[in-house]
Amino acid sequence: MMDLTSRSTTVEEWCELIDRCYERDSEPLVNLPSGKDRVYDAIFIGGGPGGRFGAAYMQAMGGTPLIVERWPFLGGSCPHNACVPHHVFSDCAAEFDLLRWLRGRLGFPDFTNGRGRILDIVRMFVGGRGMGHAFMNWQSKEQLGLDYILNVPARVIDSHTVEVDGSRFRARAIVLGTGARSIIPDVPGTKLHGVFTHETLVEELDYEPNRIVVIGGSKTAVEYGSFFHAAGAPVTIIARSPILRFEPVALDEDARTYVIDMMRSRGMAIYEEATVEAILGRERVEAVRFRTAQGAEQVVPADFVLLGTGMQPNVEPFASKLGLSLGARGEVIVDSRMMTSVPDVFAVGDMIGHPMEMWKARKGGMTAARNIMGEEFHLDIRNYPDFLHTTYEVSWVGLTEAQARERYPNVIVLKMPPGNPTQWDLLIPLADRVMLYAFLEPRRSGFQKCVIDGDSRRVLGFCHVGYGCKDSFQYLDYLLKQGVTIDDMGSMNELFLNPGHFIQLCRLRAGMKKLTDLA
Ligand code: FAD
Ligand code: KPC
Repeated sequence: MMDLTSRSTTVEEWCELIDRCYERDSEPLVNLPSGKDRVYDAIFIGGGPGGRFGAAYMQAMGGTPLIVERWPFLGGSCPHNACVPHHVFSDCAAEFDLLRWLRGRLGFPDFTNGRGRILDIVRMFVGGRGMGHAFMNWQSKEQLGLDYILNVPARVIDSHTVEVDGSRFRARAIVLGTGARSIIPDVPGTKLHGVFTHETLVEELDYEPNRIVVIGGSKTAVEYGSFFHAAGAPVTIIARSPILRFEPVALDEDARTYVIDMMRSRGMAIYEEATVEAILGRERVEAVRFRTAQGAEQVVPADFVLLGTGMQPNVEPFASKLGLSLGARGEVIVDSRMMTSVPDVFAVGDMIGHPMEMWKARKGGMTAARNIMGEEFHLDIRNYPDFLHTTYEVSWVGLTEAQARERYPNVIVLKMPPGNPTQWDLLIPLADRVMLYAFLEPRRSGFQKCVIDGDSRRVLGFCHVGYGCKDSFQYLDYLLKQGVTIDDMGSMNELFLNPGHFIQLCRLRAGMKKLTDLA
């Protein structure tokens, strides 16, 4: 093992140390400022967002956490193969898409038949991600003062004892945060060269994809499919269910229709309620055979397949060893304190199931820490703001119009553009980052909706398709939970031309005693 406890380590040194760990038989990296023989308040198994934020919170509360992580870095899958590459790809998708629609006008280059280089973009990410990994280790050691052991898996002995590289560590509690992995569907051909998941894409891609099939309708499927297509590779998405239907925080049907129409109008082929029968090829992928919702058999040529068929929690060997209760999708069952069915064992993040998002992992870790430290704290994961990327940023929070109509007799809708958003050739919404679409491709400039209970005047939900509004949904979520009204919204100060337009939309109706739609 390499003991780094007594020396400070720069980000650059961490880059080198982590690189060395990819060599065979590399040793664990140990940082134990609290001392090896103590009884920790908690051992966090997995140093992803769940484990790292849980440990940081416990440390901040005056507790003693230890993180054990099998990879040579903290931060988990986010900086390694999930959120960070996803955002790199989505940034590229938005830029390629804009260039394509500009078509050489106004002095912008003509990208009509241009190709974004997918392989180079993936390699750029892989070449740069080490700095993110190194930063996580540096911050956790030098700024947060956390105890951790990296580059070695943890083995649970019992609910208070963990074995790492032959040594035993004891704690009052164990917090499991071992994440999730891609589900490989039970379809012939998934082992062919050219079939990837989001994990293997960044590790193994060694050629430029040209004809792409995305199997599945997950966020990852839609996001990566949109990126590949914006880069100029024809993409077919084949999904078993209707895409972009989320539970329990649903995307408004108008927004969903607009997003799917926009994907199709860009040339993506999308087959919903279709069944993949086989991925075909000798050694490499050559085609995908599937059955459409109408029962017709189709074969689409492909040299690259991405599996976006969902995620499966990483629960073993811990669940069997400790006797944890599991749910129908193999997730660890926890209560609102993140306690499992076994006393003193907590579980957080993706391994407890949906929603598999950063906020839930981080806040789950914090919740476990608080409860272990003696503060009773409950985490509500039912209502949250959500988002995804196509070539757009799509954000939503609260109730959809349909959900609101089921629950309230007098629902008021404010939206832009009015009417059917896919029919308009009007430069509305007009906002930062859609100005060029608004003037040159107005139908593509986005969509936004605000749903209100006309009786109490409370806002019930927001959704937005465009750019630059996602951040505001973090605060809109808070405002909704505080019971914000159309009048409160209308009295806020907008930074005009803001991408959301929600303050301006509300202000146009705020003075009205009996509210009517602006739709
Ligand atoms: P992870 O981040 O997976 O961390 C688990 C850690 O446990 C890993 O580091 C693993 O090495 C370690 N581990 C496993 N077994 C052991 C063991 N035996 N011993 C020691 N360590 C072990 N969420 C968002 O909020 N926004 C996004 O934009 C977003 N984009 C995404 C894009 C993609 C393509 C994917 C797949 C996911 C995305 N997510 C996003 C979800 C987000 O990545 C996860 O919700 C989050 O990483 C979950 O954190 P976690 O701590 O539960 O698990
Ligand atoms: C760099 C960055 O914020 C993305 S990776 C986050 C991992 S962690 O801070 O552990 O949630």
